[in-house]
Amino acid sequence: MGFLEGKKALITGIASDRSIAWGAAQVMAREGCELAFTYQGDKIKDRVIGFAKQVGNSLCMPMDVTSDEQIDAVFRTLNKEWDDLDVILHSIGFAPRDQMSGNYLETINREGSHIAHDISSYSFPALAKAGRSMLKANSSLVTLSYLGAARAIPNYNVMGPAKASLEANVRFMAADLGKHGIRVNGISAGPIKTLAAVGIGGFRGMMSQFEKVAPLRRAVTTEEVGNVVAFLSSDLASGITGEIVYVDAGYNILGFGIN
Ligand code: 0WD
Repeated sequence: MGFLEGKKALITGIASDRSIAWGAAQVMAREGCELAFTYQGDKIKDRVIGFAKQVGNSLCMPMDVTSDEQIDAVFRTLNKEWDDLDVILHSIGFAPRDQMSGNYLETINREGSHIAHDISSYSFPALAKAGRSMLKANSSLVTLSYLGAARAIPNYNVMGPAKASLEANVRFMAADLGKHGIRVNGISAGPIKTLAAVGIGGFRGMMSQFEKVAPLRRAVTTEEVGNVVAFLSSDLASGITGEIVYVDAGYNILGFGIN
């Protein structure tokens, strides 16, 4: 019997078969979790429905997190199917392409900053607010972050402050929801070649440097990140809340990388 048997999860942020959320969905399905998916827009609707079929024909709903109406509609639809909800996986991040390469101060602007924070950070508590009435004791909320929240990383630019804000949201949400037995955690993943990642300037070079110096001397896979999403979503992690767990082959412990 899988360690997520009997649990029901809402999975956001699948854009392709390389998406971290798809890695997580496959592990969670393997461990017995029932899944529902959201997709950002009509362009990826059919693709996500195809993925859903592979893991048991799960419910698929449109949701662009810039729209409160679409967020509310997801939970209205979900509530018709399920009485309650055990897991929300938030695997969504975005900044306009022009924000993701070049010098920090030359690149950052008000509009880019607003969009990055809205989509990459505020959307996490927004999902928790809208889904709150379906969450119960032992429910778990999980989001995806990156080292740029804690360290200055070339080209990551405004996504750094946005991820720092997301990680602060993890702590504030955990402090708020803990009294109801609801846990909130984040995973800081090492670089993985996904659609979101290739939009970051110099990603290829960063990746090869990472593989040379990370303590494990390799990148991580979406399955490895998915395993930790599944663990944090499960009762095995019942004592963990408000944490950022690094799944990065150890990279974040380094003060100075030498190969
Ligand atoms: O190296 C990496 N790939 C890392 C990613 C390292 C550490 C963290 N992460 C984070 C990302 O910042 C993001 O929060 O993991 C999360 C998932 O990203 P991913 O799996 O790497 O990337 P991808 O497969 O592109 O999925 C992210 C998706 C979007 O993809 P695109 O490429 O189409 O922008 O987030 C979704 C969208 O499907 N998304 C939205 N969903 C709803 N409403 C929105 C939106 N407004 N904007 C983006």
